[in-house]
Amino acid sequence: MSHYPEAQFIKSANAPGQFVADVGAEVAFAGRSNAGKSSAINVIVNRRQFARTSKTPGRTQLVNFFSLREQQRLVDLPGYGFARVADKMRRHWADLMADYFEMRQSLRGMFLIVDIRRQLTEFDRQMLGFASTVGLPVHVLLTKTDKLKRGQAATALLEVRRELNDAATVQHFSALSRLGEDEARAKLEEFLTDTDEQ
Ligand SMILES: Nc1nc2c(ncn2[C@@H]2O[C@H](COP(=O)(O)OP(=O)(O)O)[C@@H](O)[C@H]2O)c(=O)[nH]1
Ligand SMILES: [Mg+2]
Repeated sequence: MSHYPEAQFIKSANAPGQFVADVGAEVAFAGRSNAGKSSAINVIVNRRQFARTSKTPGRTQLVNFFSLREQQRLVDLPGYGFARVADKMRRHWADLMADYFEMRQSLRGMFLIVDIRRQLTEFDRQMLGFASTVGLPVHVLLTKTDKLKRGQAATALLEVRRELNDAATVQHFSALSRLGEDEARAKLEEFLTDTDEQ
């Protein structure tokens, strides 16, 4: 059963004018392309193919708004993964992200999806920068934990935690084994229902 039975896709936006009305509460999901963001969203919402896994042509560079419940949204932010992404596209992405983080009054937190085997990348540091600029809490899912041995996974978590210090909370996650799904959902709920700010 879905934990969000009313969850549905609302719309995609390529410019601030296309963002959905800035009311209620929303949590943004970010991740370098191929990190496992769509898979993580599907597990947390508990619906197969909710945020399509892998490339959905056209949608990957857009801000995708989903409704979880009345006045509560999940926002799937665009990612990129390769150094050869054209400068023009990267600038458009950075402008769109800066606009999004600066203007969204309803934004309550960010989930940053990181492949545990890669640790934090330049992309992740940029996202952490956007969040820190506006004082947004961040929760990191170290996903694909199933790909590492237990000891390696524990070490990777400690390293990321040390690097982030107080900038974010961190947990192990696996879309394959569903490791960490309850912890992730609890953090999502905490962000969505947080009222003591803005
Ligand atoms: N083993 C393993 N593979 C995963 C996991 N999460 C995602 N993947 C795989 O990684 C690839 C990219 O996942 P996707 O969710 O599309 O990444 P996105 O580009 O960040 O949305 C796909 O082949 C997924 O099946 C995980 O937790 N464990
Ligand atoms: Mg995806």
